[in-house]
Amino acid sequence: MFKQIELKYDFNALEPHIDTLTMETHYGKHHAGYTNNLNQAIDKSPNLASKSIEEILSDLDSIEDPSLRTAIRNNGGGFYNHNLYFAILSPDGGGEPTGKLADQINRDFGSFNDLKDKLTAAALGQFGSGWSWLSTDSAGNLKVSATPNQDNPLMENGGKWTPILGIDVWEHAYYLKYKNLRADYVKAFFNVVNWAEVAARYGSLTNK
Ligand code: MN3
Repeated sequence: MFKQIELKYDFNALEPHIDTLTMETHYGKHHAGYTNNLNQAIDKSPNLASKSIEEILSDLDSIEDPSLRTAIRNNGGGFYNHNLYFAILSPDGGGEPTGKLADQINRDFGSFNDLKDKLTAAALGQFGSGWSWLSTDSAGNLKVSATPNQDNPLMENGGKWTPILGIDVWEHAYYLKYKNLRADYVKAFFNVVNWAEVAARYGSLTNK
């Protein structure tokens, strides 16, 4: 049975960047809903129950029933994506990464500001609901991309790329506070990114 991560901060802790009601609704309704729906879908497919969510999302084509495959793509994606999103936020966030992640950002994008510009462009360029991602492969290369709906980079290339940071650009992530101003939300998001957590994920996936 898949479980939502426990938040290490209160719903109001990310104010004023991400508001309390959005956090309550996002974690308590949206993320909880994806998680419940994923578990119901897994109940119908016992051979998936022993697999990790990463293994499942990296190999969706192996699920033969099209409606079950769609249910697991949407809800398994929603479960995984939000576990990442909430884990890399912190009231003590912001600033810039350091160490090997910072070195690789400079190599792959030029500078941290160039990375931020790319992530922002991907977030603002995603038409409708979706995500902007920073992902790594096992060699430690980084890339920025965007996906629609609850898709994520694990679903492409058989899991070659694993996201280490995701910006949720579904309207439910920002509309209560920012209304139509997605750009203002994305700007504020960077004030609450826990780069130490992003770097720890990078390290564990790449041995860097
Ligand atoms: Mn969301």
